[in-house]
Amino acid sequence: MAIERTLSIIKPDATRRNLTGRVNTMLEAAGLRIVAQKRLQLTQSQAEAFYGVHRERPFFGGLVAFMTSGPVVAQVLEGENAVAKNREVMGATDPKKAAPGTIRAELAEDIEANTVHGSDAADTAAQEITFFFAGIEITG
Ligand code: FUP
Repeated sequence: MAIERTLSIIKPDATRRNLTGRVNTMLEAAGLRIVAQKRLQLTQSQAEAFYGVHRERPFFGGLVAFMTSGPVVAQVLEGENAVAKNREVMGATDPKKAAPGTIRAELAEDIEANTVHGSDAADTAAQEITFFFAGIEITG
């Protein structure tokens, strides 16, 4: 299996509840290495650009409002099969449907305030990492 990188975001519901360390512990326990990390406040236009693929969806406005409601922690995770592994440890989008033990099952508030984002494929991971990080910020 190849060593991959993926983009993770700890969302405002989690930073508000002081859960950054708890999420990181779950990511690391799953074998993912945090090779870059920064806390920042997204602007409206940055959140709209990041979630541009969802622009036509009914939840887009609420999602952008939520993602700009407080700080986020953007991270690059590295490991074997990191994209799929992160999706596994995150759990399903709706925490009510997420498998027990996953981050969303344990920590998420609802389908919108669902604690973490993770890239869904290798090509989107590369794009999303570039959205948040310059190469020099990722240490390996
Ligand atoms: P995921 O990849 O699991 O984060 O899910 P999606 O890419 O389908 O959705 C991105 C984000 O949009 C979710 F994390 C939360 C939000 N969303 C809603 O608020 N309502 C929905 O019905 C679906 C998604």
